[in-house]
Amino acid sequence: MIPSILEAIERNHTFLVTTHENPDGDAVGSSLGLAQFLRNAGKEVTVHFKDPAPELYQFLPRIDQVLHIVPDRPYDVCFVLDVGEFRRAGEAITSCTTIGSFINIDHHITRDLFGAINYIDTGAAATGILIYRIIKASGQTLDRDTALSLYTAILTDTGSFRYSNSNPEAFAVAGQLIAVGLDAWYVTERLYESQPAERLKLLAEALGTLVVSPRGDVASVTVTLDMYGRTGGTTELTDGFVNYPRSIKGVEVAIFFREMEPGLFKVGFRSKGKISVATLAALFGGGGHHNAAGCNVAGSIDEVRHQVLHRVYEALAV
Ligand SMILES: [Mn+2]
Repeated sequence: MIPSILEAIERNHTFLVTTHENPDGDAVGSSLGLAQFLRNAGKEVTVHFKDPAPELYQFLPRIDQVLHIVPDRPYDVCFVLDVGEFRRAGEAITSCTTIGSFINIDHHITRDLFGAINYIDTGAAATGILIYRIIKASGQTLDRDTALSLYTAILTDTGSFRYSNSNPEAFAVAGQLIAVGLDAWYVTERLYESQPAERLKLLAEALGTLVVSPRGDVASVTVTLDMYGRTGGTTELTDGFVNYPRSIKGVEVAIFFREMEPGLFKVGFRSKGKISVATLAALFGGGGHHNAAGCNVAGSIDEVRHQVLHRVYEALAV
């Protein structure tokens, strides 16, 4: 697959690079890393994110040049990274008629092979790893900006090398990226030691809602709309809250209920491995990985909790 991607890069001149809605560290880092590689190869590149990247990633090089609308002009090739399903790239991309062809690069379990080329490897810890493989195969030397973006992609998608996807390749590639001259502490400080105080105030409220099941294997926290007003926090700051219920000893499934609008909740699941939360989320029209997934559920908080917990207990009982 990599040779055909390199050939497509060689043969074409104008590129659009895009990723999924609400981009995470892997989405942002792999997009910026690939764009930098294309630019270094003398190509014309536009990076597009449907939604703005979280404040957290604003230190990444050239993130200020990312567009949130798809320019009305032709592109030879559009790279779509880390999406899982094409529709997560947003309608402006999926319905765009001025794009020559799509190249799909992903590490999610997916059957949506929408690209002219589909480079899917579920064994890769991050999409950033797949971009690294492409750059490596091209023979181009990695520059510091590319390394910084790819390192951020890998660090965030592996939970700082704590998740089970932290395979030998993830460590090896990270080592190669650090060897380019990155300062690991600089990245750590930007990602993990720069929290706004509002996030901790919001977290305090969320932890106040902690519920653990009688058997101790399911734990959840909730953020409701009124909490934002009280703390000055925003939705974006709730990123990672689900890790707190998950960190409890004996918990197999952690759930984060986040009210998006009155009567509509985003439900985030984390599993420690025993059951697939992707399957659980799919019951509500959502999706994801074995260990991390999500869906939207309508109803009051009590209704939503009841419906979701019922399914989780059912899954754990098997
Ligand atoms: Mn990813």
